[in-house]
Amino acid sequence: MLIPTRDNGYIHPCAGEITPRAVYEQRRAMLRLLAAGAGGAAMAGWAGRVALADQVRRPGRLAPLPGAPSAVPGAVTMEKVTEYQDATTYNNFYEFGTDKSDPARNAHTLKTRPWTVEVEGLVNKPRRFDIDELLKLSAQEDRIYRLRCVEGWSMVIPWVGYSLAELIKRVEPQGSAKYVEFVTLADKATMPYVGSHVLDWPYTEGLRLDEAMHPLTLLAFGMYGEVLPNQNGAPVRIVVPWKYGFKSAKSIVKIRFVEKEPGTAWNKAARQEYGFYSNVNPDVDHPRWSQATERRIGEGGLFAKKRKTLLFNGYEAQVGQLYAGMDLRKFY
Ligand SMILES: Nc1nc2c(c(=O)[nH]1)N[C@H]1C(S)=C(S)[C@@H](COP(=O)(O)O)O[C@H]1N2
Ligand SMILES: [Mo]
Repeated sequence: MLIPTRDNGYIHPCAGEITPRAVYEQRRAMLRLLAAGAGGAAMAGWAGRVALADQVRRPGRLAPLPGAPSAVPGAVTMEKVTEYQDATTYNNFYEFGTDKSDPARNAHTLKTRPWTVEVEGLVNKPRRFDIDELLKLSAQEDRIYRLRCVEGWSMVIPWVGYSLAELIKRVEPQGSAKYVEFVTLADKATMPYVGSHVLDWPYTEGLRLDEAMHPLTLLAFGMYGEVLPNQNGAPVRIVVPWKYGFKSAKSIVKIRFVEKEPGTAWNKAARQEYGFYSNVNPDVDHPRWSQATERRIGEGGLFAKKRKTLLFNGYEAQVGQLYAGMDLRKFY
């Protein structure tokens, strides 16, 4: 269906294209506030709320998971949010297949209850959390992050969750803990590609402890105001917005505190191509392709105009300090 516009052009009646009156009025109010020279911090908070009200409309598919606007610096990008339809049908989740459309088709078999997350290793208080307990461990926050896949596409996703640091503080890492390893579910009965040779299962990932403690590192339980769809990593995943997408492990079952840099799924599969750090960096190419530009999903597929990729995916102000003095070519 096409809706004719006043200038005789046509627009698609897709969700998000037509601005509801309330949002339009909020925007006008924001502009008046800007004109009045409102303070920067107040503006950022206000603008963030408008962005959330505008963009995080519940698709009404899954159980609601409300969150409060996040106060973490950098946690809400003002860019246009990717359509839910795109974010849930164009995925990487190799346990359910290697094609981008496979996870949406196959992940219905994933059982997200009962679910536990074991926290172990070099911590004073190791323990196993039931998923419903983990959900309530800290206040759920709304955040809007860019996600940049190493293959060159990007999305803007409204996540619901809280800083991983909230969990880490409660288990009290020991002085010898330098890295955090994430282990994800590998269940042959429900995940058709576990057992295949594409990767060494389970899919694991890792972060340096200070990266894991950074407030932008998110333990995500939902997106678009609802619980995570299976194909996006239900019932709980990691989101590290300044690193390539594969660092954001889905459907995690174990968090382990270790002394030495842990192996990771993609590093084990192709060491020269995927390093441990994998910070988004337009100046450090993948051996087989450039990382200088990206295409935003929803802007026209392969015909989408290319955007310049930003250092640390645009989060340099927040995370650049973590890598001060490090050779980012060596530690790729
Ligand atoms: N367990 C698991 N987690 C995973 C993957 C995977 O194959 N298995 N793929 C990663 C990659 S390469 C990307 S780009 C993101 C994609 O997240 P999305 O599908 O929610 O956009 O998930 C990451 N997490
Ligand atoms: Mo990816």
